[in-house]
Amino acid sequence: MTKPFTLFITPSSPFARKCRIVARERGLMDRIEEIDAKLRTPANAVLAVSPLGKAPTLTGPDGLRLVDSSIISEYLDRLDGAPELHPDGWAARWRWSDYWALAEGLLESLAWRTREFRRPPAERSPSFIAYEGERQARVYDWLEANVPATLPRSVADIALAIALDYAIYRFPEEDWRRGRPKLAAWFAQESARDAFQATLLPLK
Ligand SMILES: N[C@@H](CCC(=O)N[C@@H](CS)C(=O)NCC(=O)O)C(=O)O
Repeated sequence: MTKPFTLFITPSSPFARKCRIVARERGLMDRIEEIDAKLRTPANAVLAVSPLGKAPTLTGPDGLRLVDSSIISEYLDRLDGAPELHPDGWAARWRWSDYWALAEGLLESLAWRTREFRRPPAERSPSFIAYEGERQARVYDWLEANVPATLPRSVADIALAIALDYAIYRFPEEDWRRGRPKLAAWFAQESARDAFQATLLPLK
């Protein structure tokens, strides 16, 4: 039977992983087909539906086409009614959203730094790589001092756990867990969840 939604992903995309975890946690996988989009190749399947050609991209009934992981995550969370991972309520919303934005900023920084290493060695910018590395270290330190245990669980926790896992995946020699026991303990708990384990990044 054809599923009504298609989620274009790559198995190693942390942005796509956010949507994949939300979809699993909300029990939507019987309605979503995940397709490995083969990004950055002429066969990139996303190009047929979006000029950005990025993953994740979601298509669905009535011409639905969404091209950003945060928008797709919220769409999926609200698909069947009240959201569970985007808790409503004025005060709570801004507290977890701020923390969510921090997680997204970390993820972006990790993605930019990773892309720099895809360039031929002579075209890489050591100062750019160092600048992003310093930003990442500052965020880890801030999180160690402000572990998010007091907030209601939300998409912010998912985004942060994905970013921290992606950091270990791309920069294992810099393991952020060293000297940050509170953040490491929080990560161990969040990353043990079923949907996180069902979307582990592929072996390199
Ligand atoms: N802000 C976007 C970022 C998406 C993004 O950059 N995805 C990467 C994969 S991790 C991508 O599509 N790269 C392919 C390209 O840049 O051509 C989101 O949250 O969805």
